Amino acid sequence: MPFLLPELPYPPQALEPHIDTRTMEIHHGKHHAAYTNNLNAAIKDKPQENQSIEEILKNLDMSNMALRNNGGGYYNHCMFWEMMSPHGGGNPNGSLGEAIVRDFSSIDAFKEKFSQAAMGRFGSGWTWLCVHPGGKLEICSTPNQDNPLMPNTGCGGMPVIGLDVWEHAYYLLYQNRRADYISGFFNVINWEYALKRYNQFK
Ligand code: MN3
Repeated sequence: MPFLLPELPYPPQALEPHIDTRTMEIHHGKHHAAYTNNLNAAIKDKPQENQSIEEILKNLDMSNMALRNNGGGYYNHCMFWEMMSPHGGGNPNGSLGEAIVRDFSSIDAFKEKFSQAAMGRFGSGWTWLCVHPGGKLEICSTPNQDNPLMPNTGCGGMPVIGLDVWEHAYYLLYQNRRADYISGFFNVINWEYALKRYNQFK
């Protein structure tokens, strides 16, 4: 079965004014669709054709650039749409909120450190909050469409939060103001989905 472009979990205008409609339409309907199509082309008649996306990424040959870029792009964006919600924002609850305070001293300190990592990613890439087995949290960043599932990226564990800092994610609304985009993301962040992932992978 080929991988399918998932539908957005909300209408493209639902995240206004923090993420604009046109960006959502292009980001999902063009960029994510292209990663999905190119991933399917890259695995056609290959052993990966019968593997889950997680298996493909965890066992990836990092020199296979078509699979690396498009497999990463497919997985990262599937998670990214869920990572935002028109009912998002605020602060994390439950075990994730407790773990963030434990590992970063406060929610505000976490947001500050995560934002710094997102600002510090030169060019295109992603910033992650990852959970390691046992529950320890880590903030890290990867270039392009790499992600923590892939071998030897400098990021480990499983993603709890992922923020796309490619210019295609924010340029129409924010132009070069990445810091404002990051603030906007925190206004729509879906902490319930992050909590679900934390509990799943801790
Ligand atoms: Mn993107």
